Amino acid sequence: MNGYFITFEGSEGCGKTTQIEALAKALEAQGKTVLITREPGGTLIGEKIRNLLQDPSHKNDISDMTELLLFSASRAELITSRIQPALARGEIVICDRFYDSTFVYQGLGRAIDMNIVEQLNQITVGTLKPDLTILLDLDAKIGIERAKSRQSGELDRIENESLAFFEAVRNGYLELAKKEPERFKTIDGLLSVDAIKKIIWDTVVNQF
Ligand code: Z5A
Repeated sequence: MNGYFITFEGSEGCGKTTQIEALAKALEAQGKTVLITREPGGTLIGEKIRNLLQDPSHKNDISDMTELLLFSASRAELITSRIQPALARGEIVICDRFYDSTFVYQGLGRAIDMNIVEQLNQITVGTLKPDLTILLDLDAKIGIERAKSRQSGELDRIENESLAFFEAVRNGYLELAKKEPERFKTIDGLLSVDAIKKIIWDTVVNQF
């Protein structure tokens, strides 16, 4: 594989979508071929799984283990059908969330045994690893407010979790970033859209 794989992580409302679109545009302006995708989702099957996972009417119907397996199933499909082929063609792949989300949301948020999360990750992802992970770090309360204002007050199944859940998620991300400083670039999500854009661009252009 000779493409380049970038993932964006952070808790809800941290600004991933905004920054992914801007980065892809800037890369394309330089003549690069970019695949933007997301998790859960990004494929026909993955988008169906996404709808199931986010549907607020399933609030009490999905066990923690089922949730973990559904996120993993969506990922398996995305890697095989889109990410690996794009990387093999030498493209830049930008993915809105990847396995770090599973470690913090299911491993820490849902308190599923980390050994199980890791084993499943090995099965699903194999040796594939992001070349760069942009972590947009944001206070959990502010992130939820942003998500609420964006969706006219409607929160999906996971967004309905408690503030403590999202604080665990945020801290989990910061721990992951500390463990792998060569892969993670952590950026303060409170900065302006343009300031974040510039930091991301400066980070990414240095990679090629
Ligand atoms: N999940 C999981 O549990 N396990 C897994 O393995 C995976 C995922 C892969 C997917 O949601 C859900 O699945 C997520 C984790 C879980 N659940 N939650 N909760 P998603 O990724 O589709 O959605 P999200 O994480 O909730 O992100 P989002 O709400 O789409 O937000 P975003 O993309 O990070 O931010 P945005 O849409 O760019 O910005 C949000 C708003 O803030 C918008 O009005 C912007 O204009 C504004 N914004 C953006 N940047 C700024 C700055 N810098 N300042 C001020 N305002 C800003």
